[in-house]
Parts: sequence; C-alpha cells; structure tokens
Amino acid sequence: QQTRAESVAVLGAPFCRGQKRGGVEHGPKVIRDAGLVERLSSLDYSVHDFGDLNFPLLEKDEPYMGVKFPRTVGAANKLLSGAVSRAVGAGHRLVMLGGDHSLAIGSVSGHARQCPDLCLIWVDAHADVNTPMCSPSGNLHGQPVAFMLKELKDKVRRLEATALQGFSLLQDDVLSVLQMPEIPGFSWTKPFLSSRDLVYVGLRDVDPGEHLILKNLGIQYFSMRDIDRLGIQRVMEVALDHLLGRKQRPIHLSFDIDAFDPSLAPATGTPVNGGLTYREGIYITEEIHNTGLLSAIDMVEVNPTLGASSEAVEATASLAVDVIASSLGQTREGAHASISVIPAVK
Ligand code: HAR
Ligand code: MN
Ligand code: MN
Ligand code: MN
Repeated sequence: QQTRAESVAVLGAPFCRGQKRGGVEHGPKVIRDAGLVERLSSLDYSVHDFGDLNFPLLEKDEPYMGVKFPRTVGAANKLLSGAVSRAVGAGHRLVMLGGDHSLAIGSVSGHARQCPDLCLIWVDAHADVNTPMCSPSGNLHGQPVAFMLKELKDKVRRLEATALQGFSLLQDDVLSVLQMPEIPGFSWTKPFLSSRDLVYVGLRDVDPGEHLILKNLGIQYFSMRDIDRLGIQRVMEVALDHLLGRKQRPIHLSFDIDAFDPSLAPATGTPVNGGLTYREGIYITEEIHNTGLLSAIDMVEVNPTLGASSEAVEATASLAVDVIASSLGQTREGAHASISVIPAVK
C-alpha cells in the first residue's frame, strides 16, 4: 500500500509529578490501547512508535517557592525536550502522549529547538500560565506556559511600556506576579516564545494571576464564553489569522483533554463543567490540519484511574485518539482512499 510522504513519531511520556493525582502516568498506555497507531496507519502515515520515555526518579526533591517536585519535573522535561528535538529533527511529525501538562515545557521547547519560529495553540480549560508567585496550588501542570514566555523574564522594561490601568494591584505586586524566578531543575531551558505566538482555546477556569498575565501581555485567548458568542468557526478563523496571517510557520498543538466537557472526557484530574462539545473539538483540529502546518501535538491529562468505570476511561482515551487522528487529517466528509484499497471492477 502506498503511504503518505509524511511519517509520525509517537512518544509516550508516563509522568505525573506536575500535579498531585496518581494515574495520569498511565495515559500513554490507554491511548495506545484505544488504537492510536492503527488509526494513524490507516491515514497512510508511516508510524514510528518510540515507546515510553524512562524518567529519572529523584529521591529528594523539596518544594521551592511553593513549587512541588521542581527537580523531578525539570529532569523529566529535559529528557523529553531532547527526545522531541531529535524526532522533529529526523523529519517526523510528533505526537507526545502524556502524562500531565507540565510535559509541555519539554515538548514545546524541544520542538522550538528545531523550529524556532513555531507558534503554539493551547486547547485547555485552564491557561496553565501561573508563575510560582501566583500559582494557587504549586503544581507545575498549572505553570508550563510561564516557563516558555520571554515577556515574563524581561519584565521591568517591557512592563513600563505597558498600560497598567484597570488593575487594582499595586505596581510592585504586579511586577512580582509577572516575574518568572529561577527554579531548580530548569537551568537547561530558557524562555523561547513571544506572547503574540500563542493562542488559547477553551478557557473557563483562569486564576487571578493568570488573568493579569493574559491581559497584561495581550495574549490572544478564546474562552468558552467567546465560543458561545462567536461560534467555533469564527474563533478558529481569528485564531489562525492571528498566528499565521503575517507568516506561515510550524504549529505546535498542546491539547489538554480537560478542554472537553467532563461528560465526554471524565477520566481527567481537573474537570471543569461547560467544556467543548465533540463537534467543537473536532472542528478545531480539522481547521488546524487544513493549514498544512501542524508539526507536533501534545495529548495530555488523560488519567485512567479517575474514570468511574472502564467505559468512562475508554471513552476518554478514544476521544484522545479522535483528536489526534483529526489533527493529522482524518476527515468527517470522507477522502479519496489510496488507489490500492479501491476494489477492482469485477
Ligand atoms: N490553575 C490551577 C493551578 O494552577 C489548576 C490547573 C490545573 N490543571 C490542568 N492544567 N489540568 O490544565 O493549579
Ligand atoms: Mn500507577
Ligand atoms: Mn493543561
Ligand atoms: Mn486543563
């Protein structure tokens, strides 16, 4: 059978230390068991499953500035970043299976090493842009974007040029929230993304410090309320124009399964009511596929120990597979099969 020119690398990242609930490290297994590799093969990709990464276990890892397991999360992401960079450098489209969303630090940074002009689409109920200063939980899965953004490092100069009116916080408090400190375990990475190169879709649980960062840096985001008002078609049109209007460049899609409504994706650690419908989720990924620019996908926060039943777990995992397949070109309107699978006229 003829295959597409493209190949897809699948990389499992069984990791849970970016949050407090066990089980999310089994995400890669249930997503594979839901038929991921077969589905991508049937889309005519050559699929290279690189298996699961083996993350180092650190015996002692005390919290730092309230941040939990900083060295463990840092070391895991360093390993992941190298693996992603090698896979993308070898010419594969990358699918990273988490694991919790702290893994995006490694995944996006590894991708950016090969594609420095990439843009990032973050589909999530949460903004995951807390700094250690404003994180309400200390969990690193709520902070990955803060490790990426350049603007949170070169704070003062930029901030002075930015209008602060409308915020009731004192300037000093604003400054400390917007400032990303050095965290042990992360000396291997530097911020690499500009706030204009990021778009959020699906937000509905944003912390006060995160809201301050989104507004102050002028980050483009579409909350569930925006989807209600504009419709998903308009949201994706504006989102993709924002990222690609001036320049075509590689896309990194970081997809947190909790973006979906909990009725569709129950097996996840921090479900929030009022999420994406199945059709909204698939429309998002179809539009991303149609750009022809998708280069890497994270699929994170599938936690098989949190489903109320095996059906609930399977539904969540199968939804994850649908999202990945749709991102990589599975259509709802059909497509021409490769010529060899069309039955010959009898
Ligand atoms: N914003 C909260 C925090 O920082 C909760 C973040 C939770 N979760 C995720 N990431 N699943 O999207 O702790
Ligand atoms: Mn376990
Ligand atoms: Mn997330
Ligand atoms: Mn989330």
